[in-house]
Amino acid sequence: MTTVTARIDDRPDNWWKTAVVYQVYPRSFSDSNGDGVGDIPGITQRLDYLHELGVDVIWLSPVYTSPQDDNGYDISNYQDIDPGFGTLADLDALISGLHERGMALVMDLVVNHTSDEHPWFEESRDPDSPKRDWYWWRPPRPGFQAGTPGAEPTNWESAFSGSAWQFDERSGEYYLHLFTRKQPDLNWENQEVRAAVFKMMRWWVARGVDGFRMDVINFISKPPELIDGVVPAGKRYAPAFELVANGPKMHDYLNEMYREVLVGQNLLTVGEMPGVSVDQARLYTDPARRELNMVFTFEHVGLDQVEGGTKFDLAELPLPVLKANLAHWQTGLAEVGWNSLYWNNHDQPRAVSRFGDDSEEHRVSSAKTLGTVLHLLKGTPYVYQGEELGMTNTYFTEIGQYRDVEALNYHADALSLGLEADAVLRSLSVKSRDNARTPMQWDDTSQAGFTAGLPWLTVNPNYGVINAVAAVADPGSVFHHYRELIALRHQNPAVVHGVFQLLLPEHEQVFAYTRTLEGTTLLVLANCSSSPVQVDTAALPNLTDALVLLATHRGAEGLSLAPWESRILQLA
Ligand code: TEU
Repeated sequence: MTTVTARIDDRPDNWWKTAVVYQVYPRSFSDSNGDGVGDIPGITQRLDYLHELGVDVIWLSPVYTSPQDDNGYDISNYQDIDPGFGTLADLDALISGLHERGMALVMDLVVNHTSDEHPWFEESRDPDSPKRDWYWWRPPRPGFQAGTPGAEPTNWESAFSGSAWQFDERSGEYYLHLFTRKQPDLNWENQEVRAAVFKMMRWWVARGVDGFRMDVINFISKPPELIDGVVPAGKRYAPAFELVANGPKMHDYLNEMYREVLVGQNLLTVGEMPGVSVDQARLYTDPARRELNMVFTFEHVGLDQVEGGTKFDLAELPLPVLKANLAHWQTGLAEVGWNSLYWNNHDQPRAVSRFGDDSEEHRVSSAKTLGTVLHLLKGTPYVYQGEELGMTNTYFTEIGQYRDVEALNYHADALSLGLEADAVLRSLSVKSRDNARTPMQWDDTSQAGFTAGLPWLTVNPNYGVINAVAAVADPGSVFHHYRELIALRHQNPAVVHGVFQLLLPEHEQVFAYTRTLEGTTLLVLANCSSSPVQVDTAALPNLTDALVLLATHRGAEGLSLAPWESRILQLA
């Protein structure tokens, strides 16, 4: 099986189906100049580590010029690098460093919105500007005094609390922002906006970039009428995501992007799509439709929250419910389209804390087993920085420890709605995005080797035990288990193309499934619980002469599985 080769035009079609992607959150990955914030030269210095892990692609969260209101997801210049991260020359060096190692770079494309400090928006604020229609400007609601409560054009809620509309004194109108007020939504109905975005994308492709991760790309087509939504009991505004996701012109816009930028370039494209269903994903990822290679679903990372609640309303997640959802996406995209596979990213809490068991006793086994059950599914796996070390949530206890605008706004909003302060802090400690954004833990020296200065966000105190130097030195580490999982994908066609079949769907502890390709059947057997389990062999394929390809526990005998023990077997 081939991995990515240095040059795009040397790569086979669909190279991204055998690839494993590693997400780098630049602020927290590696700081080369001691200012406490990660940077691009710091990433380049760590390429040998990533090459040893075996990943093929780096997805780099935004490094463009930005006021950093949402840690770079608010861009004020798409074609330059924020000085906090380095320069365009630094990025060129990173691209060369990756290509020399046969690896690829996927940039984060954030084009549902810009920063309010982007020149496009600054021009658009002038009602007479030719760029006025590049954003969503609307007059106050009829009958209301501009700038007063209720005068917002619709009752939509921003994902980061409050109204999704900001009043602009200068022009007496409101502009739409589905995220912070410093992230105004672009108007993709305007052909000039689309042309400007496609021109920028072509500029990056010419620079050697190998693909794009597209931020909330299924929000770019707004509904024809901007009308009120339903405000849930006890809330002030209507959640906007379901009102804007997967709008009427989505496929037109993606087809146009394909024609204008992607055709013939053999790039990796993945669309981040809150609210996307399997049926919609089949349309977005059907190669015949010339749109995207794959999408990020949010269904499995929404299962442990209260129905109709926010991500911070905690609910238990029985294993059969999680297995059923993952199986739903495996079978839904089995014939047409392609899955992306992930447990966490910079917006989600750490996998081993959320889906595993981050106790001292079970952290390593559960992190390995989570890797096994995800990486043996059909699709392209995404490893989030530190996941390969079994890095855990950091469980902040005071609001002053948080830096994420989402957490800070949620905290203020929740308290203003009368929620109990301790309960709010407990929810944040488990589900906040800052859990994933604490600095990468490189070694057991000061600040985990992340920076020689003061880190922008506190380093998780467990870095003395959980760090890359210790993991690479330990053959039994999560790191080496991930390295072997990635190698298995590169070597075994059944991992890439095998048909998925869920076994024991109702089992509360065991996640078991097969992957079959021509004469080869792989069986994944995983105890996804912190208690031992005896597996009923009657419900499994014949295991006689089965070959153990990879196991979390040595001397795996019989069919009892230790807590968080998993095995990958090749059946005879
Ligand atoms: O995320 C979109 C998104 O849906 C998540 O932000 C999620 O809804 C949010 O964390 C609330 O739970 C993308 C980026 O990944 C995220 O970092 C940005 O904050 C957001 O878009 C705006 O660009």
